[in-house]
Amino acid sequence: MSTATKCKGCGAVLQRQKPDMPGYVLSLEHLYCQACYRLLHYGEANSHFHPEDMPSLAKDALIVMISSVLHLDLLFSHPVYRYQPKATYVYVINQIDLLPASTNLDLLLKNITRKAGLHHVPYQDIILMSANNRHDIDAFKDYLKRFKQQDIYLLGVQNSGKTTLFKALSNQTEALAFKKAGLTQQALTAPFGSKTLYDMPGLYQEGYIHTMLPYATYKDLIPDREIKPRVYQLQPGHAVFLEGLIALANTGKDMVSVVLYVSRLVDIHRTNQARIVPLLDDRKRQFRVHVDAYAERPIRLPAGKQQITLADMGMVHLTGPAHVTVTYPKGMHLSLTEALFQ
Ligand SMILES: Nc1nc2c(ncn2[C@@H]2O[C@H](COP(=O)(O)OP(=O)(O)OP(=O)(O)O)[C@@H](O)[C@H]2O)c(=O)[nH]1
Ligand SMILES: [Mg+2]
Repeated sequence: MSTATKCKGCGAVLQRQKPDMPGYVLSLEHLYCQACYRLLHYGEANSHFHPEDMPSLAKDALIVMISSVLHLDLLFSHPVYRYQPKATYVYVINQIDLLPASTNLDLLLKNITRKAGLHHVPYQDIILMSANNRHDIDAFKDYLKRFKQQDIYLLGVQNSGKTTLFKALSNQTEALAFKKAGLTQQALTAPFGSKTLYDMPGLYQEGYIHTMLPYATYKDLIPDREIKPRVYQLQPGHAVFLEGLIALANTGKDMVSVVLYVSRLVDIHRTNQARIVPLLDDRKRQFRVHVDAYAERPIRLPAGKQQITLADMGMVHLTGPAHVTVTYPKGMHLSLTEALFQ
């Protein structure tokens, strides 16, 4: 085991040589590295380091796979069980407090369970919860205590809430949990009864908005409280813009009802399909948030309630059959799935 001193915020080994690298400090006596100190006290983050992708995991571990409700389209897409087939897996669907209070959670769980079956994912349980909810935390604590495994790893995509859960489970106060993606750099550990809890660095997800916008911008575009759905009826040829990032146009022949589940801080406005390109050409004057390059994707929606997931910003529900075209930042993750909840 390493005796090097680690940053209490992100777990990076403290070092005094490279100011641009994780763990940089002026004095090895400091509690936090400079990056964590700035994030904690000034809310600033510039550098972005993706931690090692796949940690080594003990064979007889309990692995708690954590996913945000915002990332459900990619749930089960990291086949972690292949890295450690002998471990026991529990799936936590975190941040359910972001979904509107009227969400049918039984239906959501049923759909996720069906998806796990389709992907042949080994698991013990799938648990819907919020790391911000005291009752959920207490219930989850009791649940974890029932396992015989000594090592409990919290694993999952960046920003899924691992450190928030780690802190709540262990009453640890120094680790940092913010919307800064890739915050945890190396495993943080804490005792959990007679067991050990490991808060692991997040798995990197390509195409999320934190890969294309600065922290100061993307932190407001990721929802952090109950989402109030915003509904738009789009006539053929009509469109909605989300900031200067995403335009969704009705390219079919019938009206489409569009339900947007995104942060209340995302500016949404109506336009016509024909105006999308001219507006983006003039994006620096027209929009607060924009990127340099865009792509366009026509999407044919099959019958039934469908979901287009907009990277880590949220999602859109639409009822097919319909045709829409989405204009979005080039490289941004966009997916079409059946709607998992209503
Ligand atoms: N509303 C809500 N926000 C949450 C919940 N869990 C975490 N968050 C927020 O989500 C953001 C990311 O949380 P972290 O705990 O830092 O996420 P992480 O998985 O450790 O992220 P990395 O260290 O980057 O891999 C923070 O702003 C948390 O406050 C939750 O259950 N509900
Ligand atoms: Mg973390």
